[in-house]
Amino acid sequence: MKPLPNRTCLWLSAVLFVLSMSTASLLWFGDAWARPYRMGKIPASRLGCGACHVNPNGGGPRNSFGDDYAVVGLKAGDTYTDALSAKDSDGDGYTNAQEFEAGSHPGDPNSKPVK
Ligand SMILES: [Ca+2]
Repeated sequence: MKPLPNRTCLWLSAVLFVLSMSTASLLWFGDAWARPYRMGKIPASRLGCGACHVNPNGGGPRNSFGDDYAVVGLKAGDTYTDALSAKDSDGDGYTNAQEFEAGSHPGDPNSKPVK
C-alpha cells in the first residue's frame, strides 16, 4: 500500500482532532448545554435553566413548570403559550403569568408573588 502524502496526513489529523474535541466538549458540558435556546422562549431569563429544572444549572428532573412546558409548550411547537401562561404549574394559587410578572418562580410553590 502506498503511504499517504504528508499534506493528507495533516488534514486527516486536523479533522480527527476537531471531531474528538467536539465530542469531548459535548460529554463534558452535558445537559447544561442541551437547550439554552429555550431561555429566550419563556419570560424568565433571570431563572436560567432553573425555570424548568430542579437543578438551577439545568439537566436532570424538571420542576412542575418544566413538566407543564414539556407537555403544553413542546406540543405547541416548543413555545410559551397562552394556555401555559394561564396555568398554575406549582399549585400555589397564582398563574404562571402572574408569577413571571411578579418575579416569583412558577415551578416552586414556596415562591409566590409578594402582595
Ligand atoms: Ca410559585
